[in-house]
Amino acid sequence: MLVVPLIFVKMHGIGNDFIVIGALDGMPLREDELSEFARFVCDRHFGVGADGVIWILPSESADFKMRIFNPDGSEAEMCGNGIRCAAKWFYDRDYAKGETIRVETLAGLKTVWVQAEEGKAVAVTVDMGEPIFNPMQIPTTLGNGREAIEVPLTVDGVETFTVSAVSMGNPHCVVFVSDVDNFPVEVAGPKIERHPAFPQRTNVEFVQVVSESELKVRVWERGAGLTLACGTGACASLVVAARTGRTERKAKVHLPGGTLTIEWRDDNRVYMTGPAVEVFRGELVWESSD
Ligand code: ZDR
Repeated sequence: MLVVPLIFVKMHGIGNDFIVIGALDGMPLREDELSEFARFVCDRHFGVGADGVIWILPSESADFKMRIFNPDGSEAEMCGNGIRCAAKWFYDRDYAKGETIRVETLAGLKTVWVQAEEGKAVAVTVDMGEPIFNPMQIPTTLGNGREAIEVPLTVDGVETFTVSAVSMGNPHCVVFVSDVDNFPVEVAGPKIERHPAFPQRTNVEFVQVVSESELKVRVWERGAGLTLACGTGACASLVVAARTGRTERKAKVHLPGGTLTIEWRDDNRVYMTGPAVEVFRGELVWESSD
């Protein structure tokens, strides 16, 4: 039995909370135990408790590499709130050469810009890249080979939703509703997450249009369930709202944990701005079976 002490930092981006572990000298755990580790530490009763684990790792092509694991042990390609936390971790510890940081993710290289006060990052803007509508790349079987924008999705053979599928590096399914506060997200969310039309499962956003520049969103996250916020989900919501003429290309997206500003610029890239907060530091011991 190998005992691995791990220093971690608990962080959140508008209430989407993460256990952030700095491992710039290299991953201390074995690849085949990362999933079990995530299930253990994310548990709010038997572990630390979080919506995900973020590893900060060395990178050959960027300033650092981020890996994110969901509470069910699955690995996500990208995480909007998580990358802001990861950038703050890196910046506040003086690893960054300036306010611009390049981050390697499973969804490609991302650039982030830190807004700092007294040497600490308070807000971070992330170039989230171009939204992907190609169904094969999302992946989804919806749309009959064409982009799946406002198409019917029947759940349990009875209930039909009008949905749009888009990838922000990770898969999203956007559903517009008239009253998001009273919508049964916890009932419809898991059914859409695991619908066969989404072979890698999907994050699900329930979106209410408040005005041409404001959305109210609740998210059912793939592998995590109900969370207080989802950065990639906020981007997916704005992109579909703008594309279907419901909003402008820049909007405030209100989530239960707070608000993000999302802008889909003319260069076809989506820029997300929001806060990142460090809450506490701790140390845990992981017993690695060998
Ligand atoms: C939604 C998310 N928290 C974010 O802020 O973008 C990312 C977490 C990963 C997500 N649950 C997935 O794609 O599996």
